[in-house]
Amino acid sequence: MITDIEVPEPLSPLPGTNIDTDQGLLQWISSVDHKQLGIMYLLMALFYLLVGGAMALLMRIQLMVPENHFLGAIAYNQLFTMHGTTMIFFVLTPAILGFSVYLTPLMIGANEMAFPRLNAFGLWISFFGGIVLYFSYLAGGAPDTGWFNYAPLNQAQFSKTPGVDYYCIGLLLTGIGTVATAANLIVTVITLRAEGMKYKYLPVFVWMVFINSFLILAAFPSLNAALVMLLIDRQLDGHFFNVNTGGSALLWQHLFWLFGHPEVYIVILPPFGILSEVIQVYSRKPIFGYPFVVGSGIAISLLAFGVWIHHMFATGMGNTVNSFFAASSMLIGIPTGVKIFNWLGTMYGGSIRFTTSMLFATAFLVEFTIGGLSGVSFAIVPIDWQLTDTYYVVAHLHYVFLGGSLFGLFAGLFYWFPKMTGRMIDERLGKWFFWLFVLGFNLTFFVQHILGAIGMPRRVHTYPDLPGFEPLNMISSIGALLMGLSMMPFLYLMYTAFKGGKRAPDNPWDGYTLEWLATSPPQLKSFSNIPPIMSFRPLHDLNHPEIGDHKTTEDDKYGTKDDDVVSGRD
Ligand code: HEM
Ligand SMILES: [Cu+2]
Repeated sequence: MITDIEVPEPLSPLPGTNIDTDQGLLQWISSVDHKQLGIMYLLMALFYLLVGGAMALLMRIQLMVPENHFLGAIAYNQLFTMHGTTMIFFVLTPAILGFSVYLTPLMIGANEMAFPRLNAFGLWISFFGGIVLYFSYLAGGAPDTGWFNYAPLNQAQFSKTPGVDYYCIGLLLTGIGTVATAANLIVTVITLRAEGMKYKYLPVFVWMVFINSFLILAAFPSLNAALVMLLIDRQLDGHFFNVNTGGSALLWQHLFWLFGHPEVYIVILPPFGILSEVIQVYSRKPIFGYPFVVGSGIAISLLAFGVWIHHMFATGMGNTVNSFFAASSMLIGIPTGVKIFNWLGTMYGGSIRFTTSMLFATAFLVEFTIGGLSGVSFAIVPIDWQLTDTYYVVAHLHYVFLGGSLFGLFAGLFYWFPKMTGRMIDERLGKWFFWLFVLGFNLTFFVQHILGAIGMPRRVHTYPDLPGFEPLNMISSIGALLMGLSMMPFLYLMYTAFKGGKRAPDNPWDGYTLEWLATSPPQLKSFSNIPPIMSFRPLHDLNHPEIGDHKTTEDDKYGTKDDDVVSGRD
């Protein structure tokens, strides 16, 4: 009989973790505790989601009717740049890091990250990066060159305000933080797994975080280097991207997309992991095809680096290059499709509980598939030539980022909310929020496929009164207002949960993984003992010993054999 495994104490007491929480805010600011840092990452993401969402509403009001003068070109250009940059770097990236640093130690049965102080450094440097970026509004004008900030537009002679400089410094700071946290996560998974937790027993979420961290280590340096080069161009008259003095504008695109394409997978792999956990538990079935879920994650991360030129089909690379990258882009659909089938296979025949979290997970499957299909259509070069820089792209990217990543993050938020806060949410309000959000989302972005196909270019602050343009834009803006409205039940839900929500038990969903063993919310030291680990869902094995994954036959595993309980066994 294997008894509980003792979790070793961290070698030396960590600064910050032994301070009483009655020190309030100061305790949070000085904390190196992975749970507090994870929550602060999530709060930062939520704050910027509201800021970026408000910007989106302003843009959609401007685009409601043709020839509108609500914002004007200058303000609009700054808004779409700041909106996109904010959503990618200050909403999705911090949110995935927040879930990663909160959950990874808990799920592998560890009490801390490998480098707690580095963890705090990663959060705070990202936080200051955001402040630097937004400071540009006070310093003469926000960047107005788009989130990918193409050369030569990003050069000093074309972009007169210091906005792009703040973009470079702000993103460099967050970039450094993100790389530091990724390294920290890798070392944590390698060195701090509880005894007995072999790689084949890692929860799927942890696998995705692990893979993702390597992706970050490989992708972000390309951006960081490009940002420094651009700063040199702008501040010191460098010649990296300035064509007039022998630089290459295309070089910027290569460096940017060598980062930028993997980045879109960086913000989707952890939501893939979240989905895998959520769907298993709410379907009351172990994930279907664990090795395929993990393997397809690895395949996606490798392929992610081989496809960046699909963002550059229209730059005149030539047919050979285009064909190669068209083919590699098509390939990446395969492992992604495999995952979708794994989730469907998990749901199939399960006894599904449609909580708010599960609703978001299910909607993810639908919306992300739509986004994936429009993505595959771009991989066909002539179609890309037709649709690039139209609203079709805007529709596609929001189906992936919002219908995919963000929906996955909401699924995770509602799933782990009781663990993180010790409170249950009001599921009825949660469902109101879900339906308003999903309806608004599809109204906003579905029609943009058509707008793009009939020729509306993106990044324009207004458009002429052409047939079809006005009604479709109106529908899109109404959808956006609906999404904005859905934030009311969401914020009210958060507020009431904190104010008087039902106390959450330690394991309200009958979860499978070790975080549900800790109290809700976990103590500063999460565990002193953990159960033996014999599968990738140790808590399920502990709570349902009669049907655990450690049993060897299918009948034993799922409790389908109707033999008598062996009595009198010692
Ligand atoms: C309320 C929901 C949202 C609305 C109404 C909205 C609306 C818009 C609009 C109008 C644009 C400018 C399109 C153009 O002219 O090219 C845009 C761009 C963009 N949005 Fe959103 N958005 C929303 C949420 C999000 C979210 C949640 C994300 C990511 C997490 C996101 C990521 C982006 C990106 C990356 C761009 C491209 C910016 C650029 O062209 O540089 N958006 N969005
Ligand atoms: Cu791409």
